[in-house]
Amino acid sequence: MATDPIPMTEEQKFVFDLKGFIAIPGALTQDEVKGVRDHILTLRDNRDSLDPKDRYSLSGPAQILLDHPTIVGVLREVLGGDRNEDCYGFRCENSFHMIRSAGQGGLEPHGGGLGVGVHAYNCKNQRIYSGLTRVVWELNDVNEGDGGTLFMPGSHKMNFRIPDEHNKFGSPLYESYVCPAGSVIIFSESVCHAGPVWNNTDHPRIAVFNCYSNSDAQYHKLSLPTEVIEAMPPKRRTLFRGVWHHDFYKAQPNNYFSADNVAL
Ligand SMILES: O=C(O)CCC(=O)C(=O)O
Repeated sequence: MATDPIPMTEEQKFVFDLKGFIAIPGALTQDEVKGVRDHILTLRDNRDSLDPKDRYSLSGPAQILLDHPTIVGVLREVLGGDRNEDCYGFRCENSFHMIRSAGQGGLEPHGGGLGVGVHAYNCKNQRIYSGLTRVVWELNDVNEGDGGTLFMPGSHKMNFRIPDEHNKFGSPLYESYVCPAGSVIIFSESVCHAGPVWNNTDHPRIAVFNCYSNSDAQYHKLSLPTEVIEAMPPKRRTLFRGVWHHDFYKAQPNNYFSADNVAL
């Protein structure tokens, strides 16, 4: 469902700055959820049946997640406004998917504080900068106790090392969320977070994790075939352009994607 990007609300800014994450329920239609979920299951079960350019969690039906109207307003606010009407001011630099059955867990608590260098979180004069921002699309319901991603609210701007008793599962300082399929969680990679064991025996956790930075900075190496990007609409392609701001010799701002201007 194509609509105009939804600006980040004052309430979302407050919560994102306070906790390091926000949850936005029901961002996708049922058809969109089904299309992306089926794609993720095909990636696991029958990857070779897909066109090579569709064998990614950011391509095929899942490419609509990259600049979905629900997240564009937030990413503009926490990473950077568009360079012009045809070019985003943020970049997508990493994507992975997860299918987690009951009993399976993810990463131990990690992150917190200033651990991501120039990508670290800060907020000055009521302007958020979340230099590395992760967007999680939940494609199945996440109920109370199921085991969505855990966050330690506030740890994106902590000033002390996390004490050992809190740097592990079971600490009461962690918080999670419940949401219907098609919801999106947006968090600063600076917030301490973890992947707990999934507990729901009725359905697995199926999620896509996309990571964004400001267009002038790069954390993850991309290594994405150009054909994958070229299968996207023009403005979406600019999420994958090279990482530089301006070519003074050619008087050329970096506001375009081309085969010669791809992030490495
Ligand atoms: O498995 C999860 O829910 C969290 C994923 C994670 O830890 C990460 O994206 O760094």
